[in-house]
Parts: sequence; C-alpha cells; structure tokens
Amino acid sequence: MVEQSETPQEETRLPPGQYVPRGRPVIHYGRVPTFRPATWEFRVMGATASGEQHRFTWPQFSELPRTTVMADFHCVTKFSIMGNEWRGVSTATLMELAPPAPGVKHVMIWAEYGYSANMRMSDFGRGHTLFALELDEKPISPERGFPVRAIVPHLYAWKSVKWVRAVEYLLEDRRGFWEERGYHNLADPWREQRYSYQEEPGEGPL
Ligand SMILES: Nc1nc2c(c(=O)[nH]1)N[C@H]1C(S)=C(S)[C@@H](COP(=O)(O)O)O[C@H]1N2
Ligand SMILES: [Mo]
Repeated sequence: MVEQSETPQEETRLPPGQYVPRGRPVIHYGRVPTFRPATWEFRVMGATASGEQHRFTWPQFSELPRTTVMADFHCVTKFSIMGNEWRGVSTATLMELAPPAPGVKHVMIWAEYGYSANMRMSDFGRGHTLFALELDEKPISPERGFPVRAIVPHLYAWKSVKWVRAVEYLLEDRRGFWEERGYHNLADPWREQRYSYQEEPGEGPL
C-alpha cells in the first residue's frame, strides 16, 4: 500500500489568498512609541463589573501569570508569519482580575497614539487570545509592540494591537482604527473578511 504523501503543513495552515514571504515583515501605522515604565499603565475601562477602572502598573502587569501560545499570523495585505511562540497574559486571566459587566458583547483594545481595534467578546475570550510580552522566548522587540501586544491569532493581524495600553468593555459595538477606514469589522482570514463592503447585515455597527 502506498503511503499518503505528506502535505506541507503550511499549505493547510494558510488561509485563502495568503502567502509566506521571506523574512518577517514589521508593519504599523506611525512611529514606534517610547516605553516609559514609571508612567506606563494598562487600564481596563468601560463597562466593568464593578463600574470602576482597573489599572495595572508595569511591575504589576509584568508579574501576572503567563501562558504560551503557538500561532500563525495573517496580515490583510496577504503575508502570513507562521509558527510564532507568544507568551503573555491570557484574556481569561485579565478578565478574572478585571471582569466585564454582564451584557458586554464587544471589546476595544487601545494602543499608544490612539490606535485601536474592536472585536466581539467571543473572539477576545478565545483560549489563545492573549496579551503577549514575549515572542520566541525573548521580550517582544520595540517595533513588534514592546512591552505588551495583543495576539488574536484567528483574526487578521490588524486586530493584534501592538503597544497596548487599555481594554475597553463595550455594551455596543464600535469600530476601531482600521474598521472605520474600510476594513471588515469581524476580520476572519479563513472567510476572507477583508473589507467592510463585504459585511453582511449584523456583522458590524452602522
Ligand atoms: N498599535 C498598532 N498595532 C498594530 C498596527 C499598528 O499600526 N499600530 N498594525 C497592525 C497590523 S496591520 C499588522 S499586520 C501587525 C503587524 O505586526 P508585526 O509588525 O509584528 O508584523 O500589527 C498590527 N498591530
Ligand atoms: Mo496588517
């Protein structure tokens, strides 16, 4: 009997329309911000369960328990970066410490300079969604989001916000930076949800 030939793993792992480039591109809008540990804080705000904001200083945030996630990374401009080992604070851990109010169905993640990305609570709460402090066993480099970036592996990478400073719990959906500039509100790369004109009724706020 002939053994089934092995399919290169990256083929089955690559969403439609994506390719694996040489190297690992770095891409973002604007400049790399300076990290100032004395004034840096990570805030959880909006519709929290207590009604209060939660704040984590750099020493507090960097001491939170970490988990490791192996994940690929798909940019809407069609390159994918395969097999990244991210380590950081899972959204489950953060939500335990700073729980959302009942009725929170959406989240906005905020970065330095006002960059933002929104997602459904169901995407935020997925087991592999995290706030990464390390990539491949080293602190994340400044241009990749040091000290903390979001990693939402199952959505296009613009949702994986670098230089995160806050999470805002939302009772109603609102568009983030790219979502209000013509990109798809949901951004599932397996369904090629690239642009907002593809949105079906109910997939985004008006
Ligand atoms: N704060 C911030 N985060 C960001 C961006 C940005 O412009 N600002 N760009 C996003 C986009 S479009 C992509 S593809 C990835 C790129 O991550 P990388 O530079 O590690 O490859 O970061 C995302 N996170
Ligand atoms: Mo991107």
